[in-house]
This record gives sequence, structure tokens and C-alpha cells, in this order.
Amino acid sequence: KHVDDKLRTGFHFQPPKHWINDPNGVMYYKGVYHLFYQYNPKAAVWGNIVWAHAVSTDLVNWVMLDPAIYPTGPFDENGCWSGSATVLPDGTPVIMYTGIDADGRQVQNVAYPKDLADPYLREWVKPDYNPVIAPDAGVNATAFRDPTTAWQGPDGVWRLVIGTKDNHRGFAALYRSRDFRHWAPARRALHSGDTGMWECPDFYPVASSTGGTKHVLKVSLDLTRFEYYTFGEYDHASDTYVPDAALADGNDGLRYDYGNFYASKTFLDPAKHRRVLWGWANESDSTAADVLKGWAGVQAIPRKIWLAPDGKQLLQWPVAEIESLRGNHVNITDALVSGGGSYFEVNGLATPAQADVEASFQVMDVDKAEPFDPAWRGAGAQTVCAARGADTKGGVGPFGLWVLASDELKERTAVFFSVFKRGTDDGGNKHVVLMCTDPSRSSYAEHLYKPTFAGFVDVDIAETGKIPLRTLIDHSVVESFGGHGKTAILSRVYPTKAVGDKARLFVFNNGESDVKVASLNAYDMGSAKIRTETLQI
Ligand code: DQQ
Repeated sequence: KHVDDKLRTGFHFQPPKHWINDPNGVMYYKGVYHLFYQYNPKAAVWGNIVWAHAVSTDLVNWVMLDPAIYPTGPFDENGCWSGSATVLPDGTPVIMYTGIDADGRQVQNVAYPKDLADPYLREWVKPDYNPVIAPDAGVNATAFRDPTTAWQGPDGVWRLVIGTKDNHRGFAALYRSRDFRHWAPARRALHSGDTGMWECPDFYPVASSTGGTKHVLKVSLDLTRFEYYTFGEYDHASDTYVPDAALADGNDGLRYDYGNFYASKTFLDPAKHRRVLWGWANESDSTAADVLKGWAGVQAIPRKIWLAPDGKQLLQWPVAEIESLRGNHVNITDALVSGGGSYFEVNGLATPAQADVEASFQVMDVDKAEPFDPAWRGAGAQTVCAARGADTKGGVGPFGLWVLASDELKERTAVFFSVFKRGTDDGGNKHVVLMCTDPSRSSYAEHLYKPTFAGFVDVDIAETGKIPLRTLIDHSVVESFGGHGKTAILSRVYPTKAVGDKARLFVFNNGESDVKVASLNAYDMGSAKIRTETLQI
């Protein structure tokens, strides 16, 4: 079948064709990174779900293998849904995933590698004793899925959580086992929230700069299709998790990404002593368009994730390995973009549709910032940005990048900042910095979903004067990091003219205050090497 590759990605993970969704079972084993993911082997729409499998030694270039987990028994005959890998103390990896059983119930199954000597772990064996966790009488059997990586307490007992719901309340249901085979529900859930079904929970420790350990709990909300996280204290003895008081559950919670990023999962990378986050970005075109182009869904660039030194949020940064694809380099320093609608082109890249841009913007006259309406805090960054898009004249900003811009500048995706004066003086930053991705002019094509995405960036611009931005541009992906990894926004766009070497890159300023590009480094990005290897049996 024909695959339309015009807007396929060069360095964001994609299989050669068909539908993908959640990253699953991500892990590192004997020098090899494993990425499994939800996959439809037959079409570019969701369905027939199996675990596709790819391996890499650098998280950049991939060998595509045959699906690792696919329906084989009554415990998963209607689909192999999301789950996680756990590396046992003897080094054996075990996968636990949700099977849709013969009765349509969601049950949890385990699978073990057939051959531990194969570093690619191509084949997986499911013991006959599956399922290992079935929904009890009190549990909603159609909302009981996505087991996390398990962790072992000092008492030797394994724990994991499973996403579920009871009416409108989402739960991270806790289960325990001594042998990874017999599991029993704990009396209390690890946590819950009034936010509907909790899909793809993730729970893991992070080091705090004050010496201790915090635990992060992330959940994916199927009602709104966004994720949020909290962090706080986890006590092994009582199996209780108490988020830090300043953190909100639900809509006002912190997010890994304020754009198109869902069903994410982390793993501990023992080789590089870091935690790495994978997340799925779906398409923003129509299902009919996906069928026509023959593919749907990408994985975001894997991100290193850690707790900020100030302890207020997590920080994320594309794994350093991605920089191995950087090629030809363009540098700009101290370039003024005067207020009132000026812009200039960043020339010299061969492939501005496939590039990595790092910039630092200096606000020249912060006094021009308009007051921040306190009601906007409650309304949320996205509402503010939707009302005051990239073309709205402001005091300080909007300024930033136009990426994937066409010759006549009619197609362009804006990644920008707007700065406001904060009204109150409670010791916080004097200014509110808003980061937005505005795709409203990104394409001539119709029937696209073009939401504005936005988040606040916790930078003190009175102190630093500068706002850093990194944007990874990849044909139909615009993945941006503001404030050195404080705020991330991934957006999917579908230009018709700003395609391939026709795409252009600009810096713009629609605010009143002048802005200086203190530095801008843009790199052409090479394409990831993808090799397909099919098992000969
Ligand atoms: N996708 C999987 C589910 C999960 C959802 C099915 C999240 O296991 O809850 O493909 O995107």
C-alpha cells in the first residue's frame, strides 16, 4: 500500500507505516534500549492492537523488529494493550501488559523473554497461568489497565499500580506480590482524583537537590487527553503517597507537555544514570487523511527528566544523543528585532523543515509589559494564548519563531513568548511568562485540528533578562522547550507549501518592546537510520 511520506518525520520515531500509539515496556537491557509501542499491523487507524518492537543503542537510530506481544490466548485474544517492563534483580526483564480477554475484560498478563542471550529479546513467552491480575467484583472490568513498572520495597514485596476508575473518580490501584505471579490488591489505592479514568499511570523516584527522594505520580486523562503529574512523599511501610501541598491534582496540575503528548512512560537508564521519558503524539488531521497517507502517530523525542533544583517542578531535555544528527550550523548573535511587527529570516539551513533551533531572547524594555489579569491564571495559559495569538499586538511579545513558514509567509507555525506584569507582590517573579504554539496559520489544508497550546514558564526575567527556547522541527512535528526545559509543547502541523526544502525559518516580534536575539544556533538535522529486521523462523 502507498505511504505518503511528504510530512513523515526524519528523526522522531515512526514505523514505516500504519497506526501507532502509546510507548510500552520501555527499558534498557544488556546495552540495548527497547521501545515497544501500541501498533495496528493492518491499518492507519486504531485497532488490532499488538506490541510492536524496536531496539536501539543510542535512542536515535532504530532496528524495527517483529511484534513482540500479540494475541495468543483467551487472556488477550481481543488485544494487547499498554503495560510496562520491570528488570528483576537477577537481570531478567518481565513485561506486564493489559490483555483484553475473551469476555472483553481488561486483565493483566506477564510475558518473559524466550532467550535471555538474545540482546534484542525478539521473542516473548506468556506463561499459561495468565492472567495474573483479573478485575475483582468491585472493579470496573472495562477500565482496569496499563500496569506500571513494578518496584520492590525493603520488605522484598513487589508493588505496582494499575489505572482504573469508579464513576468519575480515577484511581491508581495498588497491587502487591512476592513472586510476580500471585498479586493481591492493597486495601487502599495509591492515589485518586476526581478527573475520570486514569490511563497509563507512572510512578517513580527522583532525587531532590536537598538530598532526599521524592516520588512522581503521572496519570493520563482519557476525558481531556492530557496528562498531569504531582510529586511528594512515598512511604514504603504504609504504601502511602502524599503529594506536596503546593501541587494541584487535575486541570491545574503540572504537565510534562502542554501540547500533543499522551500515554507517556519513563524508564531508568542504568547506562547513563538518567530517567528517560517517552510520550506519544497523535495526528491532528482527520482519520480519512491518515488512511490516505497510510500512517498515523509518532513518538516524541525521548527526554531526560529530573526534579528542578528549586524543587518546584520537573525539567526535561531531549536526550543528548539526538545532537548526533546535527549537521550544518547557523549562528546569530545580538540581532535586534524591533517592536511593532518586525521579523527576519534565519538563512543558511539546507533543511529548515528538519532542524534543531536553540535561541535566547532578551527583552529590551520589560516596562512595556501589560498587566496580567489575575483571572487569566484560573482560565489557564491555553485560554489566554488562544485569545491573544501570535498576531495580537502586545506590550512585551508575542515574539519568537515562525517555523515551517512558506515563501509568502501565509503558512507558518508560531512558537512564541508573551510577558506580562504580575499585579501582586507575594514574593514570586515580577513577571508572568507565557509560552505558546499557535498553529492557526500553519496550513492551507482544511479539516485540520489546530489548537493553540500554551503553558507558563517559571523564569524570572527581571533577573535573567533572557528567555531560552529550543525547538525541534521535523516536517509535521514542532516540539519546543522553554526556559531550559521548564515548559514543553509538542504540536502537529500539516503545511502544504512549507514542505521539505521549501520550508523557511524566521524570528518575529509583534510586541511593542524591542527584543534582542542574544544568540540563535540552528542546525540542519540528519535523518535517523531505520532498519527493518524480520525474524526468520
Ligand atoms: N491506549 C491503550 C490503553 C491505554 C490507552 C490502548 C491510552 O491501554 O489506556 O491502545 O492511550
